[in-house]
Amino acid sequence: MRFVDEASIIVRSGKGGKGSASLRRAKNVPKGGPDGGDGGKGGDVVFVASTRLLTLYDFRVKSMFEAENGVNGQNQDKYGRNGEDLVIEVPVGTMLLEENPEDGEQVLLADLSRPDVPFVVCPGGMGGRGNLHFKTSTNRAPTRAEPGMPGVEKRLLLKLKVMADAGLLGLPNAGKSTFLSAVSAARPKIAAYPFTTLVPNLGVVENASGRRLVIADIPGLIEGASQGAGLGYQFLKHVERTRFLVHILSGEDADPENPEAGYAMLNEELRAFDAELAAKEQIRVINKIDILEPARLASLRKNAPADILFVSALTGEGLPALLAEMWRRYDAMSPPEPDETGGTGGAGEDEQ
Ligand SMILES: Nc1nc2c(ncn2[C@@H]2O[C@H](COP(=O)(O)OP(=O)(O)OP(=O)(O)O)[C@@H](O)[C@H]2O)c(=O)[nH]1
Ligand SMILES: [Mg+2]
Repeated sequence: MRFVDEASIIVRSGKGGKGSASLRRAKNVPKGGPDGGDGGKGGDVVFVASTRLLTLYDFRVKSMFEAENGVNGQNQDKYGRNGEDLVIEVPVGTMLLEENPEDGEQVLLADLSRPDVPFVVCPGGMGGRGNLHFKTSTNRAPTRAEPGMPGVEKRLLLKLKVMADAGLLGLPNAGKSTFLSAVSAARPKIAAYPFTTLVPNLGVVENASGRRLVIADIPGLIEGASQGAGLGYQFLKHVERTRFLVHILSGEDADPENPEAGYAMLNEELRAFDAELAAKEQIRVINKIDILEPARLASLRKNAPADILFVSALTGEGLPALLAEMWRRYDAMSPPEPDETGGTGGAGEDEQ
């Protein structure tokens, strides 16, 4: 399936049903009273984030979404049925923005960062009241009934920013996808050439007590990524909403005399892209220790600061220690603070 992280759609809630102005007719009641029921309420348009979805691809295929109208009220005091709500599922991390048709300004309506919490974006129109409600002492046979209220139409921009606990960062071929597939059930494509990963992948690690740590694997980044080189720019935003980063450097690319220097280039790219992203905590990892010359490995170990972890994503060596460190960070941090859901914010934050 294609990864799509932006889509433009139109949603419309249902209009309310008309109230009925019916007057009772029965053989033995020559002048019956009002018996017109109320119209039903139109269906709401509701968004809900689901962990089962990973892309906004479906919204490229279909772009118009309408909830059901309320049914008109009828005679014999029959109320019209309410229209069904239209529930639209989107991936967790989808932001709903409304575009002002006049100046094109985008206003953030909601950030669906938590699964299964419904957000009503367009309430359905209220149904009209039937003439039952308008009976008075002086008017016993009112012919007045209300029309239903119209539905609400909105032109929405959906923007997906992947949400995860840990984001994997590294040059192409560093072994990010290999790591993800070693520790989770995710099966991203792995190959010995750069830019194997073309879209973000999510993997979930579950610990013994059932807690879940979500890891986002993104395409490899190269120098100039923050300016659009390689696939970087498009995907850097997908590590913005992680609690911490795991920065993976292949032992083949690391300088045995100064292993730390190997992290500087991508950290510079992060800074150029977004200062907040650069300030995120990182777990620094040297990968592929299984294929390094013993002398090279010894020198790397000797010259690396103590916080750098040595692993082989291929053989699994060092991965338990890395996972333990990831859980430690996870526990130390409060849950990620999603951007506040509300009517402000969002505007002008388009960085595509
Ligand atoms: N020997 C060895 N090879 C590894 C290890 N980790 C990854 N590889 C190999 O390195 C190559 C690249 O691995 P990937 O996991 O696809 O690398 P990536 O970082 O996801 O690369 P991109 O998606 O292109 O950014 C593959 O041939 C892997 O088999 C490791 O620990 N040891
Ligand atoms: Mg990859």
